[in-house]
Amino acid sequence: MKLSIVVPAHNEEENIGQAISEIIAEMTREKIDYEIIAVDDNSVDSTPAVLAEMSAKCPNVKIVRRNPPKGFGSAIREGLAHINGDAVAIVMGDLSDDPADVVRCFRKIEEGYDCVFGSRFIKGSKVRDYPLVKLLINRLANVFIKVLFLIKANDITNAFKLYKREVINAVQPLQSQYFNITVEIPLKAIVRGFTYVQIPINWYGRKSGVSKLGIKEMGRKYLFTVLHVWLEKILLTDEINKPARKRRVA
Ligand SMILES: Nc1nc2c(ncn2[C@@H]2O[C@H](COP(=O)(O)OP(=O)(O)O)[C@@H](O)[C@H]2O)c(=O)[nH]1
Ligand SMILES: [Mg+2]
Repeated sequence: MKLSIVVPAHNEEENIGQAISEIIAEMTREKIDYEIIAVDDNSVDSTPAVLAEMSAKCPNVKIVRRNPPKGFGSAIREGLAHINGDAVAIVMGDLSDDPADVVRCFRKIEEGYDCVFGSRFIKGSKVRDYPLVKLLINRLANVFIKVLFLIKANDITNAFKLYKREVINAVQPLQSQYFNITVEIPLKAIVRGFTYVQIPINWYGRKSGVSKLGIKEMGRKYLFTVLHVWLEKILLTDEINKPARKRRVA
């Protein structure tokens, strides 16, 4: 089974080289057939040069360079359009995700799960330097999502997740241009009936560079996406129940 790893990067020169090297080392050590798709959104620092050097050294590293307008969601969608693997992992380029977690999650995909959701908030996970305000908003948002969708997964808003390729095909067309893609993909996968498991992962606050997530501007987009998929769930449930009700009447 081949694993594609999509890594979005925008002005990430201090982190992207190390992030990709660590993934390569982990995949090599674990003898996993892999490719890395680095999606650079027109970075104006040395990110493109670092990526070009990595790709020249390691043919498993492929680069997708996007033109404006930039956007985390658009970058992920473009990365997904280029995958050749049987499964895909979405991994950040700022060293916040742990490459060992990619392996742990991939083993769950190999076991047969359609999706693997990493959670930073269950027994066994380790979180370092999570900004307090972001943490509070995260916990509230995830409780809201859990209740709305009646699910146990408690870190849906985290981008770090793995999916079988068929899940990615089934959740199309994806709409999100920004960080709201982090909720669109897993919630659509759940609504469309794919299996998932949640396992503990580690997360480390960035040491260099700046965060591109503006919670204030994103809040409304997250809410819109969550409600949009929820509506789909309600309509789908209705569709599924309709024939059964009719059958009972007949
Ligand atoms: N290609 C691309 N990557 C992005 C964009 N915004 C953020 N990223 C990358 O996505 C990852 C997570 O972004 P980050 O700013 O750290 O978000 P945060 O961890 O939620 O604060 C990093 O690797 C960023 O370089 C974008 O518009 N385009
Ligand atoms: Mg980050």
